[in-house]
Amino acid sequence: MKNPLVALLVGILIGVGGLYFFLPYDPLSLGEGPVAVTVSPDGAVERASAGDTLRRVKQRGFLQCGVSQGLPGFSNPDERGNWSGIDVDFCRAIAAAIFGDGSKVRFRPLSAKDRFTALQSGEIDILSRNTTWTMSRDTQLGFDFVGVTYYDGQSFMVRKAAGIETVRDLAGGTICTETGTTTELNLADYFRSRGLSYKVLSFEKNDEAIVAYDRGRCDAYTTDASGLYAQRLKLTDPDANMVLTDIISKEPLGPAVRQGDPQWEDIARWTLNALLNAEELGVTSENVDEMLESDNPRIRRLLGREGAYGEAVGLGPDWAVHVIRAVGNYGEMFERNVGTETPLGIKRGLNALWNEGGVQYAPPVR
Ligand SMILES: N[C@@H](CCC(=O)N[C@@H](CS)C(=O)NCC(=O)O)C(=O)O
Repeated sequence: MKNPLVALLVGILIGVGGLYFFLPYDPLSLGEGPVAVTVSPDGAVERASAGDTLRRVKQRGFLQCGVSQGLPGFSNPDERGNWSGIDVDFCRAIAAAIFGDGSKVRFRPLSAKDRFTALQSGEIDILSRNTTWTMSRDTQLGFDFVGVTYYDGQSFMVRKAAGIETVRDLAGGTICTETGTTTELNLADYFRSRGLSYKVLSFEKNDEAIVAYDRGRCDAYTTDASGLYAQRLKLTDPDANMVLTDIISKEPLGPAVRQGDPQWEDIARWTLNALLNAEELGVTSENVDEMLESDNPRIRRLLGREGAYGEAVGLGPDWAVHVIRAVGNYGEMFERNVGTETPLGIKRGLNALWNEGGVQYAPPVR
């Protein structure tokens, strides 16, 4: 190599090649990683490889939604196999956003223990099953949580006749719960940090846990407060039992999707935001068709009369109209399934909108 410039170039090539060989990843491959996004001057976004969940769901013709095995108000089948509840409605809302038809969804009942593998393996497209958003679930299991459908906290159900008023009164007692939940660690944290003793009876099936409590095998049954109101309905004498007012944890319950498909994540996140924004703007299942003529710009954007918000995530312009027609707004969904007029009788509390004393707050469609 007589020419020093050629020698230098060859040296650089060998160096870069060697470096490339030893890198722990392939920098030239996009794989499941970053998504190429093109934004045109009018603001419409085109994704070159946004993952294929939406495409697969459309091809299949229905959404696969992972729910609980039966929790009234959240996801519960009737004797004819028709599912209802907030978590069920959330999946119907996504089906409506995609297909314009909230019935294009199949529900897969999952135990607390099995729910995460079902999402990881692709058996379901979304997990909508009173699942607490925690850091480890979000960062170590390969999921993304898309928001909070229900702000909850863990509490305890006891027999009224037992004279138990606070969690501390349960010291030395036996407590029934379910495996594979956040419940067990909260329980351990609470009792151990206070030097209180307790015994725990954990079951894989929620019905086994509630039957054990009903038969007096434990002094208390513990889970999310919402779950306690739901499970109480299954007891031989619901009125002989009460839920303590003590709340020992934060349980933000929300839907989760697999990490790596930002378009799908956006569809799920913005379906929830649309439900909340609809309530804030007074758009309901009953007035949504009149609201199409509204001149309020926020309503016009939500309902696809201005802008191209649905198109940006691979949906039609009237995606939110279909969502609201199918399940109503968030408030309607809440009241119909778990509200004060239902057997669960839950007040909005933390789940009221931010401007009505709660913490439900959705970013705007704009
Ligand atoms: N939010 C908690 C608890 C969720 C949970 O699985 N709770 C039980 C007790 S209420 C349940 O939903 N059981 C219904 C079922 O297993 O189908 C978590 O994500 O770990």
